[in-house]
Amino acid sequence: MSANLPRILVPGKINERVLQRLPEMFDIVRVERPDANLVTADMADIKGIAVSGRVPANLMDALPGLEVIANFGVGYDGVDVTHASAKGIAVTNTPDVLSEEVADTAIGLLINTLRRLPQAEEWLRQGRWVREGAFPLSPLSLRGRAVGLYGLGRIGLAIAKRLEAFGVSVAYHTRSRRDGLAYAYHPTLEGLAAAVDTLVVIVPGTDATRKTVDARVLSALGSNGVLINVGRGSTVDEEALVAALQDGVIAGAGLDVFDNEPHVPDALLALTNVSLLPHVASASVVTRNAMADLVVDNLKAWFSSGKALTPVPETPFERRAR
Ligand code: NAP
Ligand code: 8YV
Repeated sequence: MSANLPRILVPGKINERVLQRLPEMFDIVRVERPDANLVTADMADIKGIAVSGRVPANLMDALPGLEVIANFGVGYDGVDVTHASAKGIAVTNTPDVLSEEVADTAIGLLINTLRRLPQAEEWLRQGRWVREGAFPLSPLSLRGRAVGLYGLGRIGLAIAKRLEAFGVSVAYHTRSRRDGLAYAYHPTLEGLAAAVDTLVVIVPGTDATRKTVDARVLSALGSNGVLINVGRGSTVDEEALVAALQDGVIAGAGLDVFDNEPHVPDALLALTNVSLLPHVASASVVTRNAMADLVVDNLKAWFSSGKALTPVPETPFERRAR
């Protein structure tokens, strides 16, 4: 331990660049997982957490000197932000630096789902092109589709702009209508689903969004319907989704996120009308490095200027003399 450097706890795994850069200003303390039982008496002076995963309330309570939690990711549903806010602990996330990458992935996943490109490549690799001839025509296409975005924030807007270039119509549902945009606004999710045939989910995982993509919404999307989820798995009722895909209530789904990651229900894996990715929407070296830098720079800003760079809205705190 170096004298006078603030000590930062890293519970569990995190991007390597975070670990490389933290020593610029901090001492790192590592524990295997975000578990309050792993906190020992000599950790009482820990002032910050850098995390890719969960920070439960009891971990915050176990660290009496905790001032700031820097979350690796724009979505911070793993951090008990209500508890942090009540205790005056600042939480930061990594907005903007990943928006274009995630939007690129969303479009890739949409096209993979519709045109079955992963399956077509598998056909080639297995020698079936030589043995059996052309890969079967894809029943679905992006042509003529009407796309609805559930969420039109930083990433949703980046997806919408890409969709415009593909010549498809774009509509959206959020709680508040966004000014100055030509996309059709729908005040309810079910209304949006009924108006489109392709629903892209890019809302945060919150209590308010939990399982909101349910059997009614999927039924409204209709038999030509395709669901793409690049937000959080918790937003979709996975049982209802499996039933809708099995029964032809909708035509297909492309999922980057799941309710109980990294576990994907066997019933989803068994389906042929889905395209499944292991939560990779931001997972390029360049974008993960930018996220890592923002985690570290948030902590450095907090301890040097007293203000984080990108605090989440629930914790708009400044550092007091402590
Ligand atoms: P953002 O800028 O905060 O946008 C969130 C959008 O969701 C806003 O349009 C917001 O509009 C809407 N929204 C929030 N709660 C809602 C509700 N209850 N009902 C309807 N709309 C709601 O966030 P972002 O940067 O675009 O990121 C969005 C989410 O994407 C993240 O929180 C994260 O969970 C996910 N994500 C996933 C990956 C991945 O690897 N798959 C990568 C990055 C991000 P209103 O406030 O007006 O409702
Ligand atoms: C990351 C994400 O994969 O930013 C988010 O909200 O879901 C992804 O960019 C994740 O946060 C890394 O753990």
